[in-house]
Amino acid sequence: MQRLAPALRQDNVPLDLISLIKTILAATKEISFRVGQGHLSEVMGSTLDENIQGEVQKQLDVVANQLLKDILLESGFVKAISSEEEDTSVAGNINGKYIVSFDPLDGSSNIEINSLIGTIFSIMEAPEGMDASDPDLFKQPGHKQVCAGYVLYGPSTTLAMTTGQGTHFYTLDKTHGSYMLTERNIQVPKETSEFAINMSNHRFWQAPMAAYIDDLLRGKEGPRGRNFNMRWNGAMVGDVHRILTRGGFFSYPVDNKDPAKPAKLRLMYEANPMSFLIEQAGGLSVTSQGRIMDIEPEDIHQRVEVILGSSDEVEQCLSYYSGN
Ligand code: AHM
Ligand code: MG
Repeated sequence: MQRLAPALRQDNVPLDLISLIKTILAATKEISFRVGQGHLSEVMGSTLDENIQGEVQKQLDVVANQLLKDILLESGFVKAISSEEEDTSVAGNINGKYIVSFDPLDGSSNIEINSLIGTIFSIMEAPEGMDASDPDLFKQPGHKQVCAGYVLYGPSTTLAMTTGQGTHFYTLDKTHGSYMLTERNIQVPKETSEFAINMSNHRFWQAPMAAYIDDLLRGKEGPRGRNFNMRWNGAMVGDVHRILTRGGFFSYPVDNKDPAKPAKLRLMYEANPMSFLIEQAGGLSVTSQGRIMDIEPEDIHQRVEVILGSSDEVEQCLSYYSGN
């Protein structure tokens, strides 16, 4: 089994990008430790107390954000960061080559029930000639990402990552504190009979999504001629990990539940990095209007419709929108 850094060097990933990735992963090892401690980390403190001075009582998502933010801004590699937990982007080193967006703890409603949560990150090169405090640094389409990944804090701590040369899985060896390459070139099967969507929003969906899901539910007797199973983790990291592992269909479609918030998932922190991982594994990741990674962002906290997974099923779903 290969360690992460030699595996990346073998793929000719630039050394400064490898250093940045290792910096992000150092924070995820601390987050993984704290997640594993559960309530102990609040009640009893831990050996990591001095790293987050006095913040042991804070919510895990706030702690995760602080860990990532501090380590990235101190590293010198990044010109700016943007986080789901920050109001706006935060300036780093004016000469930093990269910008990093992250969701420090995705699936935060799962924290208190001891279920799947994860950290999602996305790296792009910083455009030249712009101020480090300018949030417009981040207004680049997802296809400009040079690296994307997530760390899933499950029964084992698993990293899924791409630098544009396939999507690979790494597992955190907690005895040595190293991420080890455990599966290269993940492939999402084209076909699937499993879907993931929050069914409780059915009545708020647009007609094409409702019609597509209704046909899946009709199973063998319906137009699809086979039965479909459903899974919903309430954490995109968990659902995308299942899809990378055995295929599947995932959507958080637009809905009219709250007119001020027609879509739920964030382009920068969730949709773009997951799209890069899924596409690099042979899957599709789109809105009903087109490829997610081609969206020109208007705002760093922009929300977007997401339809991703096994390519045949994503295409099936889109055919309900185009009427073909
Ligand atoms: P979060 O970043 O605040 O945790 O919200 C994003 C999460 C996704 O991980 C998940 O797919 C979705 O929200 C779950 O939504 P719902 O609460 O509708 O099940
Ligand atoms: Mg999230």
